[in-house]
Amino acid sequence: MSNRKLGLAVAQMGPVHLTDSRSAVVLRLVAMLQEAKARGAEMVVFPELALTTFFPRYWMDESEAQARFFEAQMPNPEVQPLFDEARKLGVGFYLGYAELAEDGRPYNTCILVNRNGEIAGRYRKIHLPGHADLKSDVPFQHLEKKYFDVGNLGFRVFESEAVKYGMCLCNDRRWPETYRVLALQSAEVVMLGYNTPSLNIHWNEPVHLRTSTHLISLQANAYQNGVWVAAAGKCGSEDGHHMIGSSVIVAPTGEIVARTLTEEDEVICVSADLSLGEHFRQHVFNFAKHRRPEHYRLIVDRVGAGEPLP
Ligand code: ING
Repeated sequence: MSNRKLGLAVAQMGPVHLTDSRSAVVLRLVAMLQEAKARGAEMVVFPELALTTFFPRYWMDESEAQARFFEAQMPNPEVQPLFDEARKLGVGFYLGYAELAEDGRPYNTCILVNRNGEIAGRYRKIHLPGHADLKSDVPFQHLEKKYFDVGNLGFRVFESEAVKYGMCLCNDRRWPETYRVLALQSAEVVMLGYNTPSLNIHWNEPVHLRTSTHLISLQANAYQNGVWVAAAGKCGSEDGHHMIGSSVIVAPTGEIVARTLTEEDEVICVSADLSLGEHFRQHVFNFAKHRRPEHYRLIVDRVGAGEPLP
């Protein structure tokens, strides 16, 4: 096994409030990119919807949401300083944002930008949680099904500097299918951003479970697919609405090798040994040798749970 090392960083963000401008947010991202570079990073993961507050918590017309919180071009003048700094430092990054596509369709999107400041990959969120109707008697909404279309690009793997990256977003991390489809395309690192409310508006869930289910999802899938997982949260209290932190970098062993301690802007960085994943993919999770898709048909053929097979 060659010992391939990747300087991998996660840049967690503290709150972005309704009154925070894109330019002020980008200054924060640039500062974290510089810190990550100084600590050896070659790839930096920023959160989901990193440029704005988590606006799906608010009810408004789609047209208002798109005018206030979506990007019709990427890069654009407000975000350009981040692309310029990445190119200057020779660092790649993952960035989550609300995308107005050329055809006008709205997506919850992330991009992979390479060390030359070029967009080398794009993913549009497939597992959209929440609802599209206005819920009453809840402290906030979760309107991702109202403001975003289901992603139309599938789960793809993008190569940058000889490393194979998979990308997903937030709720995608809770679904094993996400990682398996990426690992079947030989992903070595799965990057994702998230905005996870601490409070469950659907039932009275103990708040500690928000963090434990977040971590279980990342650790189990890192191990079961032999991939590194880098997860960047936007967290803390955005205009009084709290979201969990616990941004982490997880090894293919399933172990958390770096974790944030605060609910503010915070960089964590590791020298990821990519050959570690190769060991697991050669042996325990050697897909070609051990998987039996002929017995997995239900996973593709059925959407919801149904009757036992005859
Ligand atoms: N947020 C949450 C997430 O998947 C959620 C929504 C939390 C769904 C907990 C189910 C359970 O982390 C986003 N933005 O997907």
